[in-house]
Amino acid sequence: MAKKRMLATVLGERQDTPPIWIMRQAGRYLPEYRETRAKAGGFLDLCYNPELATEVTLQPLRRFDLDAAILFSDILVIPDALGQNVRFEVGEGPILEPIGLKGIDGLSRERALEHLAPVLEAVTRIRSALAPEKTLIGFCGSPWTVATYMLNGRSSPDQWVARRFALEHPGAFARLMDVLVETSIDYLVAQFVAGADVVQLFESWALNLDDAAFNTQVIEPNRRIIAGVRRRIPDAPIIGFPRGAAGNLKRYAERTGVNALGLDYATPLDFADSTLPKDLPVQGNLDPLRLVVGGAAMEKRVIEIKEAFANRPHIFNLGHGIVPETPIAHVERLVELVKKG
Ligand code: 1CP
Repeated sequence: MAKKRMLATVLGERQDTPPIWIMRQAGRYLPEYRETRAKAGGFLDLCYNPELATEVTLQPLRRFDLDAAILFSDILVIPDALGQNVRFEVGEGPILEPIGLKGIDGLSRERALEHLAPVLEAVTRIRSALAPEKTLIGFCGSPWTVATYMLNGRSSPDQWVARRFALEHPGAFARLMDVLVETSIDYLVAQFVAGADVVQLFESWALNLDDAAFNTQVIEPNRRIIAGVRRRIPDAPIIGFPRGAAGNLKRYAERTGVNALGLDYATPLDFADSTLPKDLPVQGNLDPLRLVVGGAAMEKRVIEIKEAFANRPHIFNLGHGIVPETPIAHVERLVELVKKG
């Protein structure tokens, strides 16, 4: 059977040229995505429509020689499945009814997986449509990151509401983390059973935390999810992406049990390579803005990133999501450059 280069790299095998996928690779920079999205109605309707979610997941692989597909969904389907209403407004991002102390105790795990059944159906459809050498990545948001949206009701630049809540109401906060940890374990196990090869934990708001808070709010919940998934799927391959972890990166890598570590673009290449265990696979970390601008601004940096991680397993990716302004020709050029020996 054809080798899955991306999966093999997550499992610790260095490749001659790094496999590549692009964070948020299905999205608004693609005209075919915009067209399918318009057909679906709202954004969540697209996430819960197995046929259309499969279609948009596969779109970027038809255009570019990527090594992996990532399930089209969102990290906020978990609060939605737990009974907290989630909406997406065009140009505004996600909007939730902020959850308070009472709301936390009203969350219900009972029907969460049932609610997520269309997403799991999409995983199965994608896997059967995908070439055998392509890796299928499933995902969920890490509990702290999901909690920042649940507590604040929308994106916030400094996660002030959630950080304050965690300090002021440690008991209620711990109960919220417990619900998110347990739901995420069930959801990720179900994604593996449905056909995912690898899963990624998106901890997009791992920044702005002191190291004590980082331990309890980021490391512990991620560690518990990974241990919980592996109790049911031994050796399940898992990537962690703690965006903004900075000086906490090494302890995240060592204590959570991740197979591979996603690096944001602000992580210095020499710092990452000298700090992290020598055999730890890393993923990243081109600034998405360099992909928008292209030319020398992109090309020189792509080579620097490849060279920095040439001696360890490395998956090429952006250091955060691709943005709608990105020219498609620049993505084509990026894939070509990464694949060149
Ligand atoms: O191909 C893919 O990668 C698409 C699948 C995907 C993933 C992995 C989407 C679709 N969302 C996500 C993860 C996600 N969602 C994260 C973690 C990654 C990251 O840090 O970017 C986060 C924080 C969210 C929450 C979210 N959903 C935001 C961010 C708001 C903020 O605080 O900055 C937004 C704008 C969304 C909507 C969304 N999700 C996905 C897409 C393509 C979109 C845009 C919606 C549209 O079509 O207009």
